[in-house]
Amino acid sequence: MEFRSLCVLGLGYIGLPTASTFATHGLEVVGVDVNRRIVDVLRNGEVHIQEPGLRTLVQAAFRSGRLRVSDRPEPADAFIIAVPTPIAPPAVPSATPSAPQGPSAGAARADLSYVRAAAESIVPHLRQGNLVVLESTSPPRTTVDVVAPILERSGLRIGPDVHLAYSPERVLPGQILRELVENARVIGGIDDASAGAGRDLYAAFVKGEIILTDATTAEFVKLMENTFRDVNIALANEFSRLAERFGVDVWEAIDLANRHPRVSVLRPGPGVGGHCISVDPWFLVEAAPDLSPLIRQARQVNDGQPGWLVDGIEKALGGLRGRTIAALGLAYKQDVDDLRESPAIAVVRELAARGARVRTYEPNAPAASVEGAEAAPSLERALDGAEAFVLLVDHRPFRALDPALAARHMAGRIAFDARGVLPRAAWREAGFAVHVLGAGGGHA
Ligand code: SAJ
Repeated sequence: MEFRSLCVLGLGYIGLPTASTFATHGLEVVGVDVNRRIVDVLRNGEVHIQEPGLRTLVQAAFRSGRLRVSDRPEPADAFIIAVPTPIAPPAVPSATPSAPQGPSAGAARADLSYVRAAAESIVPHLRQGNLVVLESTSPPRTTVDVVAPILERSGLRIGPDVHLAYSPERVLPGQILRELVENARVIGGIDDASAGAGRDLYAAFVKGEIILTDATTAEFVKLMENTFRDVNIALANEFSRLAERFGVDVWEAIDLANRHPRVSVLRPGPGVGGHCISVDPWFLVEAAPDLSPLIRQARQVNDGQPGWLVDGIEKALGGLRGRTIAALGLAYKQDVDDLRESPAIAVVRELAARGARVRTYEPNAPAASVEGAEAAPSLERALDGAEAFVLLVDHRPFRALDPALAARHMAGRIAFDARGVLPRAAWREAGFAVHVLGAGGGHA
């Protein structure tokens, strides 16, 4: 099949790069977002997302004359739905008010309202021979049980008249533009013709292998990938707790264990954030709670990690009330500006809830603030007068932080490293007491 025009619904981390890449590869693309502000920002030549290379790509797409943005869909040969699938707020609030408000605080359910609304919005524009692709991460059977019945309201038959497929996005924030093109892409059709139509669409720019399957398998594959990572990070986090109990340095132990040819332990940290790994496993737990105790437990271990880290800080400082702490980093991981589900924010909230005076600094989003804490405009201002700092995100400027500079600004000499990245000898030489998560993180 040949596709000349494309309508992409949702101009977020996935939809915007996807729409722009299709436009720079020759398709006439209209990118749609229901958020008027995003449409306006893009029309003014700005980009609302920080991602390496994205601004250049979007500008090239606009310059090509083949990308337009709008707040409503239009007829096209193909439609891609790339809207968020958040988890609905917990049905039961957490019992202790100061506990991190992670998804494990209550029952987590997939919120498919954006997917439904996007599917409904294209119904009036559907024509015979169209292809619709869902890219949003979704619980198993969403394409077949939720999207197909909505599209049928057009009066067209899904399958014979309109092709429908699911294709998961697997790009890593920070490397989206490269991975979008180079990663292998799974395309699951509701029938073979739909999968084939999906391949013909993505072949416009995908250089990685394109593998065809059915829609529900494709949905399941995506959830498996992120669940695999979540469970493995939970294991690393549990190792970090055990290591402290036994007086072992978990970082050294992981390094040694990973010399085994079939072992690859991931990195412990303050928890798991981002909009994918901390969310997607719940889609499986929700769909089959009786069959997923391990996945649920891993989620709970990871959601408990901010609290565990704060327990260590509290113990090492001999209390938190009134103590001044600089929190370095708010993003969910290194070198991004994305704050969604960030464990660093959970740590800051918990420190503040236990009475600490917290000053935060996020170099990639300097205006970002957390309720109960003060947002500092620079690293130096965050450190000024602090008794201790806690490195929550291994952003480049923090990894390169000069102990002498920190010493000049701080009132105390206590460093907590929740990512295992600080050169400990240099910091100790500068007179700092260094507590590293999983290696004397304060629990001893
Ligand atoms: N993290 C650790 N320890 C590790 C690795 C990660 O604590 O060893 C933490 C990070 O700090 C972060 C979280 O886990 O808070 C997730 O970060 P990540 O880099 O593992 O993954 P994401 O969420 O940025 O992107 C993931 C990727 N999935 C997999 O690697 C299986 C990406 O390929 C997906 O496209 C993306 O989710 C998505 O959109 O689903």
